[in-house]
Amino acid sequence: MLQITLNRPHARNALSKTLLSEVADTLNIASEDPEVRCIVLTGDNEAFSAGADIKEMPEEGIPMFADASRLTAWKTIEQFRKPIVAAVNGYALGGGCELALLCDIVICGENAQFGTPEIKIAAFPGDGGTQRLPRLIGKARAMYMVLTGERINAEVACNWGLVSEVLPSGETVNRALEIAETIAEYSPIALEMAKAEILMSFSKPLDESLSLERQMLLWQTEDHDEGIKAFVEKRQPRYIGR
Ligand code: CO8
Repeated sequence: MLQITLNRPHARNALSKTLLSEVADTLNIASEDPEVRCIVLTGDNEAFSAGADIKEMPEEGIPMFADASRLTAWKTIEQFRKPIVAAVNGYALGGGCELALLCDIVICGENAQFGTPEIKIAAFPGDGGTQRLPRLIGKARAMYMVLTGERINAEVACNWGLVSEVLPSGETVNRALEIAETIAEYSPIALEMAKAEILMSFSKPLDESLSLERQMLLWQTEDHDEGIKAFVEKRQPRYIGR
């Protein structure tokens, strides 16, 4: 398991190009490391992340958003195959909210605030937010967030399904680590397939994703054999990720 902590507190963990690339580089290394079975991603108590670094915008303008390294970094996060658990405290705004949406399990502190305030700078959540938000919380709520730029608090975020648990903010990282430890016990290949299948439900028509789910189910893995054997023999399984 690996914990990634966004650490630009002076800028509310705004995702500068450098910070975004560092997250992506760390995930690239983690994806090759068999010891890393699950990631915990967090910020600090004030902010998970306040979004794209607005102060980089005047210098670089709109071309910044098409910058290849920026787009590659987002793709890396989006396509990361191992589970990511986010512990969100404080602000998760704009790109910071989009980053949280890319995590597989999101828990948050009572002080968390989610929002897509881009409209206030004449923009919109263009790193996946306009597409993922309605799929996650429905059209009316997504429209409310994106068109008003108003923030929602932890309780509302939980009621709307953006997060699965709300805790006192001092407890979120430990809880995320606990969840990650549970996940890390399981077969890496089974986790990868389960994650891919759930994400398919957001991107493919139902008949296609059901047929792909069936194909993946029939993919016999050594870990699956081991899981069954261990159950029958009443012992802990020893998974190898194949
Ligand atoms: N980028 C850069 N710096 C930031 C950001 C940010 N997103 N957010 C906060 N900071 C900086 C502040 O400028 C301030 O710096 P300084 O001390 O040098 O003045 C420091 O962090 C602390 O901020 P505040 O004093 O404002 O702290 P508060 O606790 O009072 O408020 C907030 C925190 C609510 C997070 C507030 O700072 C804020 O509203 N920030 C902006 C949030 C935002 O708008 N995020 C969306 C950014 S845009 C985006 O993510 C995607 C853009 C998509 C496409 C655009 C195409 C044109």
